[in-house]
Amino acid sequence: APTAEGFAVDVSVEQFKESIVRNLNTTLGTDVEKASDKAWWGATAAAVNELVFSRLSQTQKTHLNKDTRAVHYLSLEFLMGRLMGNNLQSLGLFENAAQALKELGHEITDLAEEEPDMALGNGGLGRLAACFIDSLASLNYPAIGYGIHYEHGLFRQTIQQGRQIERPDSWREYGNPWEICRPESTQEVPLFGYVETVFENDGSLRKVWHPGSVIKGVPWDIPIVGYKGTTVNILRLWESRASEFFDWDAFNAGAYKDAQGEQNLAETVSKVLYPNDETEAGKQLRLVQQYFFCACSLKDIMRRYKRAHGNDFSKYAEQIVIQLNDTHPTVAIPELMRVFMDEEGLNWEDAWAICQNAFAYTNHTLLPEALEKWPVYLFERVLPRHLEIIYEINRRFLDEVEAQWPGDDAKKIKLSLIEEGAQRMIRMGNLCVVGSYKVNGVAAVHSELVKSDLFPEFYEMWPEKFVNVTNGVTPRRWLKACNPRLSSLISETIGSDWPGQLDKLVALKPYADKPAFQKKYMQAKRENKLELVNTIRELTGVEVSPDAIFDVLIKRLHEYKRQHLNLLHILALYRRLLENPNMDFHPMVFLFGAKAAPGYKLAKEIIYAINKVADRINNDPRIKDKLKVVFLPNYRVSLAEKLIPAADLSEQISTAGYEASGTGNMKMALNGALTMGTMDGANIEIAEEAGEENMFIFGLSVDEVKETKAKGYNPWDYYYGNPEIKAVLDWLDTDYFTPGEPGALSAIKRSLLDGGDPYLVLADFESYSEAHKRANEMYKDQKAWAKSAILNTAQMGKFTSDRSIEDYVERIWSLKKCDVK
Ligand code: 26M
Repeated sequence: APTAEGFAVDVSVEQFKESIVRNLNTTLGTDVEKASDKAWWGATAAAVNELVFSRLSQTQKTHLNKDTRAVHYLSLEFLMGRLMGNNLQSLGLFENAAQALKELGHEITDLAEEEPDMALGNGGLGRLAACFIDSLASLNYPAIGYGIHYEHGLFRQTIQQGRQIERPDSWREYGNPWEICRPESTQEVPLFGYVETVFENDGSLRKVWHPGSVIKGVPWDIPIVGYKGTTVNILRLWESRASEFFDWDAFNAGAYKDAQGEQNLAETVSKVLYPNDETEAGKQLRLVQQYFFCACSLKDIMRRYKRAHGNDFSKYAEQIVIQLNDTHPTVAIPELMRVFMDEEGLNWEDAWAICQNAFAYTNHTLLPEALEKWPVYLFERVLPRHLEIIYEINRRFLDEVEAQWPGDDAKKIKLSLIEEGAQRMIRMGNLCVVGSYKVNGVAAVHSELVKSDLFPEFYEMWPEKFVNVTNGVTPRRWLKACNPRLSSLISETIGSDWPGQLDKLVALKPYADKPAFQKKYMQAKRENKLELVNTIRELTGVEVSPDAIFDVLIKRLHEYKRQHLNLLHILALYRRLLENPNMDFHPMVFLFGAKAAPGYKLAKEIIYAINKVADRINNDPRIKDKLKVVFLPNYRVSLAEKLIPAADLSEQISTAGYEASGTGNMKMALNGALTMGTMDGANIEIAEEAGEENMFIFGLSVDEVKETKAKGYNPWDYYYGNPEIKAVLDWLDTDYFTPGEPGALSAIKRSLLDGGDPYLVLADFESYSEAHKRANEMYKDQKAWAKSAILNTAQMGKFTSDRSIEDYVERIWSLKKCDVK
């Protein structure tokens, strides 16, 4: 029976208590007297699963019977975070569960802290995949996420003497209650070896791949519970194992050690998530990871397809759409060609027609160092048959290029799937564009740049292939669950259906001017800040005041994201305060959270500099606590959930043209932080919705960045032209922040001056500083600030991932909703 709030599930507090205690006994093997917090958490998860699993099988049954078209979201990353709060929220059982636990002597918020984050992703791209599968289930679309069951997710970051240290993440060391192993759906994946050409009696050629190795893929399913819904989709993650069919000869010959070595290799494949974000390293194991999960997923898709359609592949592209989350799963394209031709006996034309109508590709970045290229020799070694297929795709594609631009060899060199040179490379982006029926960017400006700057010739050939789908975030996790104070206030004010229909938040607009509402809104923010004050103390020992402006910069550490612009500005503020302690200035707390790729030297130096500057400033009595700087270690989803509700200012300060979209920008604006940002990525669309007057926009635009670079940008002009810039940069060469070690922070200065300042930090410095002055001034008028904050929340409806998914459905996927009883 539907509950009052329209949820499908109704479990009373009493029933929930019974279930938790029973699971404590029967699932966890302990009892109420001696159970640890971890056991209580596990029992609560088991109680939730009792409700989830029946809905899971009901959904699977319905999808099978109705044989509906489904989207298959292929991603090397799913940054899920914790699942307890989300699952309870989706079932509408959070309050009852909290009450049940309370009556059993426990706080649900404390127990929730026992859950390790599922950190199977690096950052934006992985978290987007997690928001998307939440929305797909919530909107009742048939969908399945495919990825890798990494034993170790993104490294845990600790800070020692100011420097980042990486430690392994072991999210499932003691088991994970949310996943179900499905050994019956295990797949075999061939690797290495050689290709034999067989001449058939009828004169035709057949290719036979004799793999040198075979590994097993074992699927683990994570149920994805739709909001209020009856749909429970799955995220299927593949774990690699040694195949028992392989190398028994060596084993029998007594080469037990060799067989062990084979096992180690096989189990290495899903061992660890590569911690790079936006840089391509070209390692063989990474290629094997990509192929491993694509091959397993395509076999899984094929098994399900054949159950309904047998060997008639004419309906394949009607039933199946495969979304490629960036180029990382591109090898799925030649793999599907191989399966159709070598295993199912289709000819090239038929196989290619199906492939080209089944794949769609999302681009997440324009950075040249992030565009995936694989050395031809690696493909030759690992996937010899796929290399042949890629060559044939290329041969036929270049014929098309010749037809469009006869005799234009320069075009062919640019568009070829193969980059010629000392080391021949396969261009995965080009392969994706050629093999997909749609290509999308992730924010309006980014999608324009994909057409004009990244793939202009492809756009000329196939203009209708290119579309935009602006990113979004799930309001269930990023407002309802993480910010209960604001959520309750919103629901009291405008009703409680906004988490499923986020544009309803506009009903808050008339309240932006009302002093009574402003007071309650700012009170919620203040209580969130007070909670964060405690967290900051526990994690870093730094004491901060909730009266200060909380300025938050949380994202992966990268030069283009310009954490060092923020740092230089902090140094400028510090200088001004030292020169003029009575300066008109509302106190500020600058909060940073960021992981650096372990091999990214300058990124690590920036983390070090932030920590050293923080030490000096936080302990300088002369500035009387007007400035605090905090670097929070081990930034991750669960920490974001504490920072975002407490943010006053949201730093989104990338060089215009470099941040494809950003999604943290949406989360913070939704939670009432005002954006300090450049006109880049989704910031532009946030400004359209929230109004520029409710943000602090600064810096060069995309066109101005291009002009500045074209004219020949010289950072020294800004160094000599602005005494404050010179002073703060020179400060980094002294031992002021690193006593006894002058020059310990000089790497940043050198990259900006000798390194040419590729991301125009110095060019935007002054404008950034002016924007901060406006923000500081405005904060003193609490009413004006409250009004702008409320208008941000009220006007973020566009940025729900539900809207993104509806855009994908309309522009790319053509799915139909499938109601589950
Ligand atoms: C590459 C090679 C080897 C290992 C890992 C990688 C790799 C991993 C992640 C490369 C890029 C990765 O992610 C890029 C990313 O997160 N891009 C972000 O995507 C978000 C969602 O669309 C956008 O909001 C961000 O602007 C964009 O930077």
